[in-house]
Amino acid sequence: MTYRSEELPRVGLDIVVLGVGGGGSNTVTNLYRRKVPARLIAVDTDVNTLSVTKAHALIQIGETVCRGRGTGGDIAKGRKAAEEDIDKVLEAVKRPDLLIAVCGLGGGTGSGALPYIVSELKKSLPDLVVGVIGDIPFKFEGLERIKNAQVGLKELLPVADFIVVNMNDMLLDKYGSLPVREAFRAVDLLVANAIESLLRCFDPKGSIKHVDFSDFVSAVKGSGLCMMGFGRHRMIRRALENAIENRLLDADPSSAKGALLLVQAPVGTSLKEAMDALRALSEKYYVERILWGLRTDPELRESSVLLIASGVRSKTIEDWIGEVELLQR
Ligand SMILES: Nc1nc2c(ncn2[C@@H]2O[C@H](COP(=O)(O)OP(=O)(O)OP(=O)(O)O)[C@@H](O)[C@H]2O)c(=O)[nH]1
Ligand SMILES: [Mg+2]
Repeated sequence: MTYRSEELPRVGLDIVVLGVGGGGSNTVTNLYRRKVPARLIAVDTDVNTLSVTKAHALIQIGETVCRGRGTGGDIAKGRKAAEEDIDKVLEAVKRPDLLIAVCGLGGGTGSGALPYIVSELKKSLPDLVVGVIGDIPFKFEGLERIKNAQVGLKELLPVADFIVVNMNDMLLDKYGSLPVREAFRAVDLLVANAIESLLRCFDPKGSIKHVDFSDFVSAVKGSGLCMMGFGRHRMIRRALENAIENRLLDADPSSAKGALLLVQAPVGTSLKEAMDALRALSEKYYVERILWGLRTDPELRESSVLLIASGVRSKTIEDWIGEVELLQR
């Protein structure tokens, strides 16, 4: 079939961001306010949290086990809650092309319910690409939350296609003694910025080089542990350095098997400048397989770079759960 360009049908992408538990629902609210182009769904045992969450769908799980409250950090309860209402979740998710699940891994709802939800989704939709963005709790939150995160991660790695881990403590190392609310807000901002750039770079509109969804799928599928950084600067190369500096995982970018580099820049940015960042990534950090996108926006005053480096090694995570590759499918 031959079309004139204005007649060419656009293949839209159906992307779902699923926030699970208090932390996940909070991210979803941020994304809702920023009008990101995705279906936003929040799932929680806690109706008080859900009542202040903004999303396209709000799903309460586990009324029988939790009676509308949180699990109080109990992973087993979180899982039971998800088992009780898995049909509601599957029905709301439908059949998207990509699902990004977000949660704070220290809680009972996030760490207990999410691995079960992801494995059920994969059973009914084997082609669905599922990425998880999970926060490791601050040390000051106590050992129980850290243990929950260990269990959650161990269960998520075999079922998710990729998992981005942010260690909240690294935020404190970098920015000193932030008050708790500010610290959470900084992690929330990183996650919201990352998801927003990712979704915008799939859109050919305004893109000088958009990220083809199929290339994205081959880049991330089965890529295991990922680190993520988001940085801004007038110069793209410096924005990349800032993104690397802002990562919240103790992983060396040189350990990455591949990388996704998404640049958003003011109109008029040259392709050469964007290529400099790409070159820096391959020459300085020896990343061989890089998928990149460049988008310009008349409203931007400076450039931003999102870097997701996949298949990285992190000492903390390996000390906690052993060799990551052994846990992958
Ligand atoms: N970034 C961010 N992290 C949060 C926020 N709230 C909680 N967290 C983190 O997420 C972890 C889990 O907390 P919640 O999301 O409240 O827990 P939950 O999944 O709702 O589980 P329960 O309440 O125990 O049933 C915490 O240990 C924190 O590290 C938030 O608003 N922003
Ligand atoms: Mg909760």
